[in-house]
Amino acid sequence: MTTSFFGLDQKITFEGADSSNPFAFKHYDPDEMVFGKRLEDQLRFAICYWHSFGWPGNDPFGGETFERPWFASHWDRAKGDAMDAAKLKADVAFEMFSLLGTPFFCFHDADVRPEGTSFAENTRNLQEITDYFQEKMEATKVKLLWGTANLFSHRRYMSGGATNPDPDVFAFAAATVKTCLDSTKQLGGANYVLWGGREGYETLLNTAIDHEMDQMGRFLNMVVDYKHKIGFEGTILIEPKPQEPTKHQYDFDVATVYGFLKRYGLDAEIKVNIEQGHAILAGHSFEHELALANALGIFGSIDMNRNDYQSGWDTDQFPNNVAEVALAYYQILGHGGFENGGTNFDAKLRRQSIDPQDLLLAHIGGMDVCARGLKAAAAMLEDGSLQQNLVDRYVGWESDFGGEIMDGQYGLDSLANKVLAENINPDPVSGKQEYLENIVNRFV
Ligand code: 3MF
Ligand code: MG
Repeated sequence: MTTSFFGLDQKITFEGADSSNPFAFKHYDPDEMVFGKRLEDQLRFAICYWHSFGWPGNDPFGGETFERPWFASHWDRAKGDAMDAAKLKADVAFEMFSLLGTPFFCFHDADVRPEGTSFAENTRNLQEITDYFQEKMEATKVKLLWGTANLFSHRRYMSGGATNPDPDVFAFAAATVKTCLDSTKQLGGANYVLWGGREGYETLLNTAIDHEMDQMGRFLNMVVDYKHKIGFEGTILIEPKPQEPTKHQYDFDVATVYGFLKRYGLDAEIKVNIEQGHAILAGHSFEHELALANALGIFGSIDMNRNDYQSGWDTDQFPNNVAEVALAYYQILGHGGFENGGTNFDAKLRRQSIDPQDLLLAHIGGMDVCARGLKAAAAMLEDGSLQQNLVDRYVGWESDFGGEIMDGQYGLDSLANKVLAENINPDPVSGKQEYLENIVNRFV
């Protein structure tokens, strides 16, 4: 069904920085060539289903503020059952994807289908919506960046999915991931994400960490085996987060996930989906997590949503800081840009932003901020001064002596002998941080 939920009869287009039209892009021109590609193909924007169409605006102190006709509290039963409500939600979602011209979307099973009373009913409901999506995707050319299973909202998962003390919950979670992988494959998804929302613990008094880690290792090996069995060609991604909802989560940050993948023989199979806000919660910068993932060969995709720096929890806000975003895209573009990954807005409105058009304005702003950031990153790379400084700083390692050290031709004792014999006594060299920060400032 074609809906007119947003009351806009024209697609949002690029009008340039001088435009004052709130429903136009000021910086995001999908066709602009930036660093060798169309901007749309560099950024690969995705809209998340859950925050945009599933979240009712509740917080710990109050309930629903958004009044969406597909919410159970507003659904007109004369118009049909829960599946009809889910289809209306899908119609509105695709109306928004088309208005904004975002090439991708992302979803959890629980965002898109009515919750059943059994695994069989969940699976039937998911299949019906998957078929419905398929028709809409063919009609609109919108693609799936990733699918995922929600293994954290239902009460059965309160003590974890893969890391639950009860093997029946593990089995239910595994069966659910199977159906979500099937659905993602049917829809041609570029990736499949696993965020371990409840894969962690509240207290060690009731938790066997060693067993839970082995369970998670087994679970992920099953995911990878099944991916190959059905010929799913997308990338499997883990999304690190240090805490919230559990006090301590196993996928704490990129370094922790890498150690886990190594231990369970999965480092060639699984990459990471890095979220800006999660990086900050882990005590890192976003660009640290991106640089590390690239260095370890496991960079996959990003969730481009920030937190509030004062509140200290995961507020999932749209990006609004061009300088920060530029440094993130500098790491991504500098390592070749996205392959299967993209820029997903895992972001939600503030709960007072109750008008449907607020959803459009939020995404327009986020897309413009990312476009400016990515263009600044491209300009920094094209200028080349930052990379040149890096080359110069490590040039000593290009010498014969540097090469011999790295090749393992010295031990501590032979190196000590050389330092003694040649009276090696290095002069410290400036790290030039302020000089480099001033270069960045030319571009943002
Ligand atoms: C939580 C998140 C998640 C993940 C998503 C992927 C609900 O902080 O970021 O959003 O992105 O669940 O499975
Ligand atoms: Mg996320």
